[in-house]
Amino acid sequence: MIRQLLKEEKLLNFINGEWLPPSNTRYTSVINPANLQSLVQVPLSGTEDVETAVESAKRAQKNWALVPAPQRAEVLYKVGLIMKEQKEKLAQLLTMENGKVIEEARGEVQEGIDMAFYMAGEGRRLFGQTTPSELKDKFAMSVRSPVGVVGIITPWNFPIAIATWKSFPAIVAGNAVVWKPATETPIMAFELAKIFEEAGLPSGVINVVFGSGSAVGEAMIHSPAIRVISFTGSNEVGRNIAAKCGQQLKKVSLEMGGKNAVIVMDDADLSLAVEGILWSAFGTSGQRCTACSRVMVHESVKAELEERLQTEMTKLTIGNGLDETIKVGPIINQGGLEKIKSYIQIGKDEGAKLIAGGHTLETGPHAKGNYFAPTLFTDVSPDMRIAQEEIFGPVVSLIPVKSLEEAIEINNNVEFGLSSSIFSRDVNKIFAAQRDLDTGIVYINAGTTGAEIHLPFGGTKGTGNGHRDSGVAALDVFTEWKAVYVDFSGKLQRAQIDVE
Ligand code: UN1
Repeated sequence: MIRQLLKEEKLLNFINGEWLPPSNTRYTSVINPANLQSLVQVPLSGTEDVETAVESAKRAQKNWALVPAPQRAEVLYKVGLIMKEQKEKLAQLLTMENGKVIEEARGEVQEGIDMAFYMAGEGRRLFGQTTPSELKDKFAMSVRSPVGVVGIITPWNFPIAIATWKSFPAIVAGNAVVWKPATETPIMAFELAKIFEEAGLPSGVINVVFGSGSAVGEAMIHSPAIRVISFTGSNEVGRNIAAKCGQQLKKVSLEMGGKNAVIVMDDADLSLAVEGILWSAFGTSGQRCTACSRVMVHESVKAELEERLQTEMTKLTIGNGLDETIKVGPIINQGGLEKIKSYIQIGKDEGAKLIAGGHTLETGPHAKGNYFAPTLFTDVSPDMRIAQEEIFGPVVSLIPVKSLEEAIEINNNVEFGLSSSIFSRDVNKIFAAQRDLDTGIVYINAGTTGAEIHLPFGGTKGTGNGHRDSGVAALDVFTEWKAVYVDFSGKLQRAQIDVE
C-alpha cells in the first residue's frame, strides 16, 4: 500500500532545491506503529549536510527577503492549494508513519492548509507601527525585519501541522529555513518539501535535513548563521537546547508539553464532559502536548462521571488507524510504550485505583503493533507522580475536589502550563476560571485539545519560554523589530537635545 502513495524507498534531503543523499550514506527504517512494517528508509545525516543546508539558506535568504511580502505569500497560497488537492494522500501517509487515526490525520493536514492560507494573508499585513517623533519634521516607525536563517526542529506527534506553524510564518516574513523533522515521521516533511518545490519556492529558502537530534539538531544549534531555533518536543531536549542557545545569545522558541486538566464542576453537563474528556484524553492515543491527563471532578458528581467514562471507554475501538471505524491508534514506538507502562506501575505503587485499561494489547488484530488500552485511574491525589508528570499516552487520572478554587489550585500546581478546561454552566465560575487557570490555552465546555491556527499556541512555566507558535504571535519568533527614523527637516536634529 505504501508504494502506491510513495514511490521512493529511500528519502532524500532537500538542500538548495536539490534532492541529495546524506553525505555519510547512513539511513534507518521508518516503522509503521500499527503493524511494525518498514515504510521507507530515512537519512541519518551529519554535520556536513547541515553546513551545506545553512550555506544554501544564507544565499537564498538574501534574495528572498527582497521579494515583496505579498509575493512571498502567494507561494504559500499555492502550497495551501496543493496541500488541499493532496489532502487524502497526505492523511493516509500520515496515518501510516504516525499511527493516528485517519479522521485525525485529515484534521491535522487541514490544520496545515489553514495555516498556509492564514499566513498567505499575513503577507499583506505584517503590520508594523507608526509613532510620533519627539522632533518636528521627523517620522518614526517600527517594522518587522526577517532574522535571516532560522532552524526548526519538529516532533513526530504532529509532523505536518507543527511544521507549518513554524515554517510558514518564517517564510512569509522573509527568512530561509533549515528544518530537521523527527526521524520517526519524515514522510510528511518529504511530501511538504515536494509541495514547496512544486509551488515555486526559490531553491534554498527551505532545506530539509533528516537525522538525529544529536547529529543534525546539535549542528543546527551550533551553526552561527542560524539566528533562531524553534523547537517543539520533550522538556529534557528543550532545556538542553535553551542552555546551548543561551550561551550563544541565540533566540530560541520552545514548546514542550503539558499536564493538561479538565475540571468538571457539580453543575456541568456531564454527557458533554464525558465526550470532551474521551476526545481530548484518548484521541491521538493521548500523544498530544495538549492531551487531557488529569480530571479534577467535584466530589458530588465523581461516582457518576467515573461510571459514565468507564462505560464509554469500552466502546473505543483500538487498532490500525487506516480503518475508518477505529477510534484509537497505536503508540509511536516501543520507547513510548515502555514509558506508559512504567507510569502504570508508578500509579499502582502510589496507591491510585486503576479502574480501566492499564495494559498493552498484544493478541489478535493487535499482535503486531504498539497498542495500549485507554486507561483510567481514580482517587488520585494531586502530588502523585501520575498527576504531575507528562505520560504522553492514553492515561487519565481522576482527582476528586470539593470546590472550584481547589481544582484551580491543583491545576496550577504542576510544572507545565499548556492547556486546561472547565465544564460548568455557571457563568461566574467560568469567568473566574479563565482568569485564574495558569495555562496558555483555556477551554470552556470543551476538552483540552483542538487549538485553531490563528490563535497563539503555547504555554506558561515548563511548557515553554514565553514564545508562541501559530497565530500572529508566531511572527515575533521569526522577525526582529527595526526602529526606523526619517528626518525630513533638512537639518541635523538631535533627539533629547533639540526638543523645546
Ligand atoms: C501538539 O500536541 O503538540 O490543539 C499539538 C491541538 C492540536 C495541536 C496539538 N491542534 O490539540
